[in-house]
Amino acid sequence: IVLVLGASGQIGTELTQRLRLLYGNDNVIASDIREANAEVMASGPFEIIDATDKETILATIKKYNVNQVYLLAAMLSATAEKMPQKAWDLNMNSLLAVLDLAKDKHIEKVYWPSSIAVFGPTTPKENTPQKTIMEPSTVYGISKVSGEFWCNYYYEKYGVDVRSLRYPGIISWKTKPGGGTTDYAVDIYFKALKEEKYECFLSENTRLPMMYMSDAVEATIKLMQADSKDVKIRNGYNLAAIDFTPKEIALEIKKHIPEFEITYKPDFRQQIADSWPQTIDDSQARKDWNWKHKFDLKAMTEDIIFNLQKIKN
Ligand code: VAH
Repeated sequence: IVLVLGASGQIGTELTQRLRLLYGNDNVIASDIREANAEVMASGPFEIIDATDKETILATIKKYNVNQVYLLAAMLSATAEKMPQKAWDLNMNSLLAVLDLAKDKHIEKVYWPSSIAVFGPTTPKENTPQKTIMEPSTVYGISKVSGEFWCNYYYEKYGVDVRSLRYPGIISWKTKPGGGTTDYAVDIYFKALKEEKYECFLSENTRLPMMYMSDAVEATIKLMQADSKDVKIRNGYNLAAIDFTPKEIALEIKKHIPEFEITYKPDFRQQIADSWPQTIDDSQARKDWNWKHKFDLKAMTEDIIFNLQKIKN
């Protein structure tokens, strides 16, 4: 039985639906501090849970006989810069609560997402290696790099089977952007269809590592289903698919919406984006558990525009 903490968020929403397809609706308990979208609320059990509240998580584990927890609750990079202490408390106390429950044998397997945000301005920006300098300059990145070391510590010291992926920017169309710096690439599709224009908060040549949601969900499940002995990295696996700039994604959208116009008005998020790598080397994940991505920018854009147009009509 799986418990998803943060099931109302961008990744949690789609991961919950994919897990319910895999394990059966009633075997995946969705939870968050606020209700999820209609699809998640209608397709299986839902509990209101604050992911930092260890007692409530334990009570839910016992109520449903949960043995795996996916912890997707977090405050993302841009929002975290506005409320550093709250971001640290949420991102760290939720992880430590779940790791402690796993240490006390209440949970058999834990998934916790890391991020390319663990890398900072001193990290090599091209083909960033699995093991390299990690001096994050954002609150979100500080919480993710700390979380990675905690995951590795609980694995080494207590044998907790916790697994983690350093997600790049994740692009999806089912939920609205949630305070991430890479979320310009989510918002741009909604705005292109609604207004045929988009004012981008990053400059036109800002290259960032990105991935379509369905690739990110598949990678997560593939890692969690891998044999424990094949999971050689216990802080966080580099994970990569595509990379693009606002200019490149705008050109791809124009192939479908020729009148689409993009303008640029960089704000505080430009500094966050400039501290991150441009491309990631994820050869270790491809070697250890046979990861490979499916969607390139062209295929992702086709899929998103097709689905958003379907909803609109
Ligand atoms: C953010 N989408 O923008 C997240 C992600 C790499 C970026 O961690 O904060």
